Amino acid sequence: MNTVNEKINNEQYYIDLEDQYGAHNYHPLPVVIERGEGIYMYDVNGKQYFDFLSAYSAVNQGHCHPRITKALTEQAQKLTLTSRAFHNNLLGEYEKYMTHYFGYDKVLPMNTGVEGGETAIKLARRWGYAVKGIAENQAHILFAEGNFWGRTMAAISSSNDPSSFLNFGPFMPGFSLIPYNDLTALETAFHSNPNIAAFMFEPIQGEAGVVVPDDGYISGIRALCDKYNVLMIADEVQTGLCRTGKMLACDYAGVKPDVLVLGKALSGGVLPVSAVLANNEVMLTIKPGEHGSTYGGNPLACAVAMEALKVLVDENLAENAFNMGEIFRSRMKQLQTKTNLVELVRGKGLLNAIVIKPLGYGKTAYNVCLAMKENGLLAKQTHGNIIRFAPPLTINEKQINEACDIIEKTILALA
Ligand code: IF1
Repeated sequence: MNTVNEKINNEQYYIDLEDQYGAHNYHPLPVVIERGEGIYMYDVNGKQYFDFLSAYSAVNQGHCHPRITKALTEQAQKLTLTSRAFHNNLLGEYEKYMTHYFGYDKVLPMNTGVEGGETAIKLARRWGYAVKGIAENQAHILFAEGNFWGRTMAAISSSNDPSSFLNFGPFMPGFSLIPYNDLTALETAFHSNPNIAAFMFEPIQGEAGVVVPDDGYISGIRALCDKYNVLMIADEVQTGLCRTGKMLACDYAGVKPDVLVLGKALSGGVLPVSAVLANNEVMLTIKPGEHGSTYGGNPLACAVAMEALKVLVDENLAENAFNMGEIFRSRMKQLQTKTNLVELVRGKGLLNAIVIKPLGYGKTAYNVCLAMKENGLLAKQTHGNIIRFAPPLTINEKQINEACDIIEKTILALA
């Protein structure tokens, strides 16, 4: 039987390996996960935690969902990758499934979310030249301040977060930013620049701290994009696939973007799968041999993604996310009446965050996360004083209340 010290050393052993041999591009919580099942993760000492991050909404269906894992292991015995030099028996089936599921003419399959964003931008520039008639190399793309869509040079070129772009210059031209949730700024930009090919935005800004725009913002974007002939690109990599209580966050506004970017939970957290959906006028501006990726649309990803999407519908995960989100936010609002530490609660469905009042003595939301970890719940702070809470969408009423008990106990103990 290990002593307590050996157990701590056990965790420390793994943490030290990462420190010694891995790049230091993250600062994880001091916990070493060994197993995931449904809404729970288990550390190397067998301790159970509520997963309230879901790998940033990649594990919406829950860890190691049996149906998705089965699809993975069965296909893995048959065929995992052909490259796009040849056809295979799954890609067309998957493309038909995806385009019918989301209501677009075509899908361009990629791997990571940021590749989805890059693909969307390339499509927008191509459409700008081929359809809108923008002069060559003059296409401009608008983003919102506070956006986050990945770590590539294009992604950081569109960022106003120094931790994303500082000292990685020079940056990609043809991008500019306007304030989020500001239709006047959007129209002013559209009106002043005829070379704008697209506006790429998140329906709710995840990394910025779960920033929910005013009702009417998304439908306002749709109307202005129509008025000024600009492509509306919705980055639903984090908000999509039932996370906010609808299949897509844009569904709350009943709006259909011209280009839809998906990722993360498209595979249920099993392997990187992303996708860009658009109609022919946009999608066919890229010709054979002009874009792609080794793994894009591989048969293993196709098998996994189709099952991951079926699970979302079969298990009514949008409806559950909506209902459990209501419970979560009401519990957090109750907590606000018991302590002034919780300044704000915001979110939709099961994409929520609380803003923590500075704790003093140099303590921040990170310390709250450390304390919640001790009490069996894993969540991660973003931007100092905001904690994002995003459990798998399979969580039930009893479990969400147990988790809220832990959050409440932890925060009241710190107050
Ligand atoms: C990390 C953040 C979240 C995204 C949206 C595209 C992408 C992301 C809206 C790119 C990725 C991930 C990246 C991940 C942490 C996580 C994250 F904290 F970095 F900002 F979710 F908010 N669009 N977000 O949120 O997708 O290329 O990563 O597959 O560790 O960098 P990706």
